[in-house]
Amino acid sequence: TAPVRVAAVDLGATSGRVMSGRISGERVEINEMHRFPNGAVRVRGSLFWDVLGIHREVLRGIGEVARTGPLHGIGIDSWAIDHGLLDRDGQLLGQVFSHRDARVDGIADKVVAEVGAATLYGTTGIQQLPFNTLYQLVAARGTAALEAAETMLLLPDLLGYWLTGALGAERTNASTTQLYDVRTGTWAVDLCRELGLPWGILPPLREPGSLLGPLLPDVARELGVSADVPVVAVGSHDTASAVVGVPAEVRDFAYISSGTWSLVGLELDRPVLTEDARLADFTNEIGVDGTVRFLKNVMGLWVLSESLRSWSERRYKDVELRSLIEAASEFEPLRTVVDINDPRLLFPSTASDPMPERIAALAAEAGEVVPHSPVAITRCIVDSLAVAYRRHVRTAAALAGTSPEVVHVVGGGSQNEVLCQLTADACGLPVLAGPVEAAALGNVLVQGRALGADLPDLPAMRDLVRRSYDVRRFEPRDGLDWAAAESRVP
Ligand code: ADP
Ligand code: LRH
Repeated sequence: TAPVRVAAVDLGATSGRVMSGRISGERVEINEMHRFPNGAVRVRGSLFWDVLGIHREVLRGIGEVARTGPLHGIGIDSWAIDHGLLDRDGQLLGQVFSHRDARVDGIADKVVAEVGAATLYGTTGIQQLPFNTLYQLVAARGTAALEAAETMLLLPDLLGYWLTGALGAERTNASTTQLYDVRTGTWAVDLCRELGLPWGILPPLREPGSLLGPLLPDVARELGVSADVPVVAVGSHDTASAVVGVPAEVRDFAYISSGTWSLVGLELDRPVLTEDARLADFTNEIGVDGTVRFLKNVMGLWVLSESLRSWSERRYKDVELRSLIEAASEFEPLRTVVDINDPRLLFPSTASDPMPERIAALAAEAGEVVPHSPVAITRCIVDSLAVAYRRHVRTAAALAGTSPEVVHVVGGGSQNEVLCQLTADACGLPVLAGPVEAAALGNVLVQGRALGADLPDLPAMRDLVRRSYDVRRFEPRDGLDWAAAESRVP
């Protein structure tokens, strides 16, 4: 088949990138054409995303792909959960809140009291994260924006709407909202009714691999491309795309999609909605080709990146990620472990409530040795992440009745060799690290298939990734008592 060349937009909470992706014969190849920093903006106490700025950077990136070769398709994936509301004229109402905004405080407990934890989990199969879209909408009940809303669009669908004018909700991302019935594969309308939410704002679901449509004429003109270039619905949840890009060779593998968040879990054929899964608070998100991503959200490298931001603001100018990780690798192992999923770590670091101090406070509270220096705190973060990975890989396997042979780590965090080695040690399994840009690769592959590339199924896509990208292997080492370390964390 003829080579396919596409633009893959992959939006992370800390950076957005636009890649050119090319599939030809035996290889898939991506090249970064544009990268821009991303982060929430605080206005009058609320945290919002700069979605117009993101749209501008997305256009700039797609334009760059188009300038450098043929353009056969465009696909967008991003972090999940966050959404915009459109009025009846299709205009964005107000701002797009960040899931780290505090307006959802206490809402999850209220909803659980109203509908019951078992019903909620039995319907949606979703982990209790305070910021789930369901809770954001409940927090917005009675606001002018929600009352005027005709349509709710998740971020990639909103950006896709601005490119094509087509309204819809791509399924992998819709499944993260806790507004989606994982048993029936439809919006959880009864749940919405019970909570007094306007379920009519939820647009029709669309499948990964379907076409949103051609570009709007003004967008095509601005980009200097033909209006026929289709926007393709990829696995628009970045984690769904990242799991497509996992270069797995065996059937029983665990994965960690390691970026701002760490998503730790398994790919399954069907959801696990048992009482044990609910109590372990595992999520069942939908993957590409009807798979289920049975996983746990772990606070991830956010804790380290926010600590770095805090140190650099406090003039530890020499604190640089690579050297810090290097120094941490020499530091006493497992001296301090904390519950890296403590909700207090969710909020951005501020001058009056800096991230490193929060970690020290968690350690003090748990009777652990309190870390003070940047190196000690970094070591505490990587050790605590590895302990969490161990717990969640093992729990996922026990709940799903599988035995993973290997842990694949993809995303920016796969470049953290110290963490990859500790992950292998903690899990007692080999770690295969890379590719870094698995989400962009998954985006390219799903577009490629929609545009005619011969990629019948996920194993075929993963074969192509394996043939095109090297991975680094970390063997588990003995020597540290990870079970004892895990028992120090609640
Ligand atoms: P997101 O998509 O959520 O924005 P990424 O997948 O880009 O996140 O991963 C970002 C994280 O990757 C950073 O917080 C950092 O900890 C880690 N990272 C990025 N580059 C490197 C590197 N060269 N070495 C080690 N870690 C890195
Ligand atoms: C990772 C991610 C994760 C979501 C979170 C909001 O980028 O999409 O899967 O839970 O962001």
